[in-house]
Amino acid sequence: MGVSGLLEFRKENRPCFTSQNENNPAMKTPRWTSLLCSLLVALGSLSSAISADGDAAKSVKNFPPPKRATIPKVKGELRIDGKLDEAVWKEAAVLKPFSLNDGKGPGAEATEVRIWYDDQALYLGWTCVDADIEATFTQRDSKFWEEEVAEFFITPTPENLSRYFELQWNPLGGVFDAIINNELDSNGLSKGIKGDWSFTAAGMKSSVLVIGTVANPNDRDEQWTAEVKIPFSDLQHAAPKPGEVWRGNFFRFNRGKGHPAEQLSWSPTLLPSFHEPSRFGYLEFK
Ligand SMILES: [Ca+2]
Ligand SMILES: [Ca+2]
Ligand SMILES: [Ca+2]
Repeated sequence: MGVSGLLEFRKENRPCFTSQNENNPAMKTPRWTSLLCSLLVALGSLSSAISADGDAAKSVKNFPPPKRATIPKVKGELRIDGKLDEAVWKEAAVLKPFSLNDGKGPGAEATEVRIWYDDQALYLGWTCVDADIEATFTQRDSKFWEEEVAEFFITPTPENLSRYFELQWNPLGGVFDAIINNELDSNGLSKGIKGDWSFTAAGMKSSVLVIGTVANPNDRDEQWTAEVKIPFSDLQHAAPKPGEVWRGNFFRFNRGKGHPAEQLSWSPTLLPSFHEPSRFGYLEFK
């Protein structure tokens, strides 16, 4: 699949464990995970997360509501250098904790994202605690989710959850940007997505700071931070007015020695995929 190609994958092809690697047969799923998936499927609907669509729809109605956050409007100096040491970051909303996306508990290592906005842009400051930072991809629109990545799904038009932006940053400064069209059923559950990777968030700026050594499992790393500016023009929308509510979610893939590969989220979808916009959080602009 070329960088600017159109990505398409369907729900029925989704493996139990991976959320976004459907189009990647080379993705190595741990053997124990495959066995576990097979066992769960064999035993029937033990988990709503992997049950048939009808059961999932029923379960979704009983899910806890998605998370909510209030995003402050802040004015101040900012240098996009990966260091979250400017005064504006102290005024940001802090979104944490991140949990396993299937709802089965906390992640092995902490994740938080700070968020604020001004008249021009939305700003994110990610802090990913990480004792083993594994990344090699650097090219734009790489499949960063096969390694380590922080991901933001956002739509300024919550009345239409079938179209949203997917933005990603990895520990080596790699960036992914795409527009996702998600076919939703009458319960709001995803039937399949198409991603237009040719989209470029032309005004987006980001910088990453690693405390540790990337792709060296023989030492102990500390964390990586990503400082991001996303102009509203890249989201093809005017700056929000106070009180406006958008929908979005924050995800992280965390791999490394000492723990299984983890899919983490701020507002867990409690379903196999991150691409369940009805489970995105509510982002209210103050
Ligand atoms: Ca900075
Ligand atoms: Ca792109
Ligand atoms: Ca890691």
